[in-house]
Amino acid sequence: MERVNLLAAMKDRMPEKRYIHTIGVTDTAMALAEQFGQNPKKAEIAAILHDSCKYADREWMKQTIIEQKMDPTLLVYHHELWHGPVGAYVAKQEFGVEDEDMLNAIRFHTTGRIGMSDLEKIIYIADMIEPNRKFPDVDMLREASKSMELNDLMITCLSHSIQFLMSKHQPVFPDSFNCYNDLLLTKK
Ligand code: DGI
Ligand code: FE
Ligand code: FE
Ligand code: FE
Repeated sequence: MERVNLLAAMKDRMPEKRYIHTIGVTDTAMALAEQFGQNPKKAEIAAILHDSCKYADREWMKQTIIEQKMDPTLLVYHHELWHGPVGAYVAKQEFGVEDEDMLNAIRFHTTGRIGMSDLEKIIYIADMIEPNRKFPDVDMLREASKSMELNDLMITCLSHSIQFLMSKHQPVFPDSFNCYNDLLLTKK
């Protein structure tokens, strides 16, 4: 499916604010893909679809996680973590995305994981720094994105997310910690 059709489908599934976020992530992901030598077309489609299930029915997502044999640990953690994995499933089933790298970028956009590809990192970072995001430090992260290499930028963004969760005494999904350690341990 093409950009316009996918965007139209997203518009029907989410409130205006989330749709504007989706466009912001898409533009940012495409720019980061250019900057880091990745395929902007893959970044575009993955970004458009990344939050397709943000407002999906919670019970349906739970059943999908069980039926599709996704990581059962997800169900123990906050339901906010479900829309990435279920979104990857919908991207394939409903929107015909076959590319495993694009599906992983959608699947792991909230948590990260061990062994993230460049495209996965780009979607994670774009989700965090797109122009409509407002949180303290977002300008610092946007600035960092102009000069840092991709791995360091990913470490900076992920550690910010983890520290934010910890500051509020929220549980942190194991993939996020594992991703953080993996990024540091495999650093050249
Ligand atoms: O869907 P978005 O709002 O664009 O962003 P997202 O998918 O990156 O994150 C969705 C929410 O999930 C966000 O409010 C923070 C939360 N979150 C991310 N990682 C974890 C988490 N919440 C918990 N409890 N544990 C995590 O590891
Ligand atoms: Fe999300
Ligand atoms: Fe995110
Ligand atoms: Fe998002």
